[in-house]
Amino acid sequence: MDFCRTPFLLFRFRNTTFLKSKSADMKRKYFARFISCKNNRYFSAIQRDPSSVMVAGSDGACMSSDCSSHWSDRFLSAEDADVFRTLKSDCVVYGDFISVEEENTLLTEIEPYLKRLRYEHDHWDNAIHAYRETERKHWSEVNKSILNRVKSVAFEQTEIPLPYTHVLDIEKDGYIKPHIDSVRFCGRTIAGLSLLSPSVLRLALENNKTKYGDLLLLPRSLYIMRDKSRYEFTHELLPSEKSKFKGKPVLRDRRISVIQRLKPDDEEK
Ligand SMILES: O=C(O)CCC(=O)C(=O)O
Repeated sequence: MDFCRTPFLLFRFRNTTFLKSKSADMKRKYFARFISCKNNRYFSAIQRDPSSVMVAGSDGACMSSDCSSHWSDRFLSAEDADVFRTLKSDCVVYGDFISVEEENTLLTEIEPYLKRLRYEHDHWDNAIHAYRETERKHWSEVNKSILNRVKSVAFEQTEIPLPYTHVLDIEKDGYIKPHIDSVRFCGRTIAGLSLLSPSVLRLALENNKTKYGDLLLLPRSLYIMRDKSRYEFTHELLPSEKSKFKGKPVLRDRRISVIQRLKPDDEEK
């Protein structure tokens, strides 16, 4: 049996890390391999921080079975254990945060405004390619209640959101280059609903771009980036040809995001 090709599960119960597999023989092999991984970063991450062991847990986080490739859960994937842990604690993706009907009511309100705008292409200094955008302060009652739901999940009661919601429409071939939102315009939290198309948002450590994690943003999902993930990681929306999640292509099409942000920190009080 090829160990590296056979999945195993690690899980934590009452302060003990368990290894789960289908047969005693497999368990012996897995355990041997597990021990032999003792000094690698994944094992030490597990030992240092029991909460990072969530394999097959309720959120489906897992360590790859070859002890070398990546950490992932349903919507987050990272090769580096520390990056995984930071992103796991400071950002979150909720799949199906809104229903298909709610997606449609948002689109019905947004589309007439967007259609009046032309997509912007090929400006060398643009952080975003093939996009159009608008900001909205006033929304229909039904959409206001959707946006309030986002706020109640993303922001603390004492925090003050920016009054305008940012709507960004990216063509099938569009993408967003790595950047960090300016602290002059935005506080510690960014919350975005993704509409229409799946996409991959990459968060890379600003001071070491080889260390990154990917968020899978399915239509109708909500992502929230706070604190380290917002200040210490750049974020970028990958172009179609690079859009992969856990090695599988993510077919990109036109995507609209509806983004709410907190007021800049020095404006909060
Ligand atoms: O479209 C998104 O979800 C991200 C937008 C973004 O990166 C930005 O506006 O700074």
